[in-house]
Amino acid sequence: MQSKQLPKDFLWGGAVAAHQIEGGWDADGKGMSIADVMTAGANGLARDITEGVMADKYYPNHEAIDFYHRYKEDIQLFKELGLKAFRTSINWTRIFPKGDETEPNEAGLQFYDDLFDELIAANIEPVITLSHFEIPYHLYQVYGGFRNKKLIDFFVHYAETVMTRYKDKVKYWMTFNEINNQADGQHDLHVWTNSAIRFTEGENKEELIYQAGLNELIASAKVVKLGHQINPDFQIGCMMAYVPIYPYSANPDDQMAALKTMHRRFYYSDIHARGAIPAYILKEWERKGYHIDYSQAELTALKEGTVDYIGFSYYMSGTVTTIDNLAGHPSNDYPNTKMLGNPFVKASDWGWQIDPVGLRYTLNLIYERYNLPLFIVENGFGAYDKVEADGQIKDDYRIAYLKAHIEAMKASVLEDGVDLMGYTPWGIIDIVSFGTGEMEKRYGMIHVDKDNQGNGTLKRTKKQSFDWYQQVIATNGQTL
Ligand code: P53
Repeated sequence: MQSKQLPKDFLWGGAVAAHQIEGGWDADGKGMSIADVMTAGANGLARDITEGVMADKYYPNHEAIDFYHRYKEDIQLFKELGLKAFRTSINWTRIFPKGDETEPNEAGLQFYDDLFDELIAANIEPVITLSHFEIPYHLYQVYGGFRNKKLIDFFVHYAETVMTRYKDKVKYWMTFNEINNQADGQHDLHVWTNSAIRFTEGENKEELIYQAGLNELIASAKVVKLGHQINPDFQIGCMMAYVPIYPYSANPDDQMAALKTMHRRFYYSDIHARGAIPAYILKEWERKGYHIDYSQAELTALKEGTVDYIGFSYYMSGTVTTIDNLAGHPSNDYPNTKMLGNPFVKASDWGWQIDPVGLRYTLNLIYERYNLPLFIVENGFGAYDKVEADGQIKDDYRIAYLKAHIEAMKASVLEDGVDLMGYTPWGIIDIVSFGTGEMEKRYGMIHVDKDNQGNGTLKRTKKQSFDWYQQVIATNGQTL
């Protein structure tokens, strides 16, 4: 008989990242991370990356929502919500403040011991990202970030330290968050947060990002292998941003342009999952005369460290065309490719196209491609919320977004047969936006009283979506 229900052990959860939630940026021996030098931008305005922390600038991640000091109360709310899993990251600089030390900072290790104990006591499974835009700033300053192969060893040493320490507390791991965000090498912020790289004058950005990405993929593979030695029960995944790119029209060139644009993103998960550099990339490097440095031993490492599952974020889809008289942003994937809006879908206030069918499409596409378990570790709706005079927050637009996406996800499992481990919507509690540094681009089901300038009491309030999601979890997705 065909099952009409999601698996009983489906991991309903919520997701965040350490730098967007913790604050305590220099507490208890923590070092400066790449997120600590990112100023606040705004809707449509990029964040600045400063050389060190400057006295006259506002850095929203320094305090964030002060989870570092309030995690016990917050976990009580997660428990009330019924979360079965909570995805966060370990803030690398709490463990190795500079990144190149041999000995870890015990106070940092103790913090995550306490945090994981608290989650486990609340029956919540920790799902841990090792690197979510929190590379030690020192590794940029002294080594130039992941352009330098020394970072492979620093990352492996850090991962080995925390995987050993938490081997009985954490089962689900991911290596590099949204490693493919930097794919085209054109967005300075993404290159910074993925790789701790700032370009120098005259550098070939694309070539450099291929090198840095490959260095990270090698580091990831080594950690997957090592993690399985530390505890064979570990489930270690990658973490990809999947933004499916559709052909704008039925023009065969648009189909090809969409495929080539997807290749650039798939490059990362193809290596994570298959353990080899795909032919389409080797050909591209050859065609463009790129010299990407890798050894035979590193190729072996890639092969020996393929992931157990594919973790990914899904927020939106995109569209490309090659049709001459249509205006869009130029892209370098296929001759004359442009990215442009999709007339069939609406967008959020930040221009992110809302496309629940795209989630079902992506789940099918990825499952067919890798035949590995999938885990949706981010999905959600960044929106402006209004606190009513009586204190209520009626975020029915967020419920509508999540409901449509959960329906699409259920269809992929129940009708298409996708093997899906869980669903952890993004920013379960309001946090600092990664892209803009805003507090008021909110994703949460729990509101945090703080504005874009950093004012507010930090008080937590349940939104309408809190009660809704509580029912969703309690009924294993039956009541939406
Ligand atoms: P914010 C682009 C496309 C998909 C996911 O983003 C992305 C991005 C980056 O802008 O990032 C992820 O906060 C990332 C999170 C981030 C979240 O999406 O810009 O893993 O750290 O907060 C949402 O709205």
